[in-house]
Amino acid sequence: MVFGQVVIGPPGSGKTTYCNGMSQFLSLIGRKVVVINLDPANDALPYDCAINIEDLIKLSDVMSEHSLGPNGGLVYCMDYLEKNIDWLEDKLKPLIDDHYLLFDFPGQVELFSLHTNARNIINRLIKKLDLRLTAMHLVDAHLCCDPGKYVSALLLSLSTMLHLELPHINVFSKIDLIENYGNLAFNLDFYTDVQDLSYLQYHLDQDPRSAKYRKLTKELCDVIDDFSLVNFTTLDIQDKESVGNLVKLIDKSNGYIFSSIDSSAVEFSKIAAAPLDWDYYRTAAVQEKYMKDDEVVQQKSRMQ
Ligand SMILES: Nc1nc2c(ncn2[C@@H]2O[C@H](COP(=O)(O)OP(=O)(O)OP(=O)(O)O)[C@@H](O)[C@H]2O)c(=O)[nH]1
Ligand SMILES: [Mg+2]
Repeated sequence: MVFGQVVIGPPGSGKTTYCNGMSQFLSLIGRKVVVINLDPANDALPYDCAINIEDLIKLSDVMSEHSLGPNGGLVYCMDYLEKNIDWLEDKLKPLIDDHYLLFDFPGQVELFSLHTNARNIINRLIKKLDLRLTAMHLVDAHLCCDPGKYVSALLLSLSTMLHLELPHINVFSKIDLIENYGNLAFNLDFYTDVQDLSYLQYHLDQDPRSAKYRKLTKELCDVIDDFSLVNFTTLDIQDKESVGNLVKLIDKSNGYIFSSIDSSAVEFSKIAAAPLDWDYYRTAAVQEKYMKDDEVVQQKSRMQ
């Protein structure tokens, strides 16, 4: 079986940096890793990629030949890749025997929430090459600092999860920078665990622009609550502890932790039922590390 990650998220959320850091971490712990760059807009790659979409199609050529802007150009490139999926399969075949795969995808969110080309590419690879992939959805942590942006991040995460139908992990990336964007209204676990969203209403009402959409926002929050699917973990890609905790979660989601054990139901259930031992690290320790105490205003308790 072949394991790997599909790295997605809005532009600038840290996907390429993640692929670089994650490949270094996994190599250090003894896995053979390859990074596959499927983002034709990635200029300077920090990692050595085993496969590069640039060898198939160039964004600049597409833009000039078809008079498209960068967004339309990227959708075209993904369509082109879908039609030439054999090219990617042929390049992957010699690697899949003993490598862990990291796919660096473009940041256009519509590719993962509206269009079907990226989903078709992923599904075709999964079926043809028998891959076990987790979707790593990176969202910049600074979106927590504005309630409206936070609701948008939740909606985007939910629609991406429903669209891709893969094992899925949402990550607040760049958590080390969270202090730079002002105070959080609640403790970090409010944002990571997507706790009662009705508490956000008070903060949304503080901004006249979002107060105008009060009813709409409430309905959207109800949709997110009803699905009960979205939660987040946090990541500072430069911190090996943070990356290590994430790797444990990914290995559980795509089944990597089961790959070396006998196919006995008892052994499987022992691992599957084991508690995650890093709940504390997911929120409280991260908050302690990256945010000063007085930065978190406990509005929740004040409002009760
Ligand atoms: N401090 C900090 N900076 C980060 C982290 N991850 C990424 N960055 C920075 O965020 C910026 C954008 O990172 P990229 O990896 O290029 O993001 P991307 O999602 O690949 O961007 P596009 O390919 O344009 O969609 C770069 O300047 C990175 O150095 C992180 O965990 N911490
Ligand atoms: Mg990138």
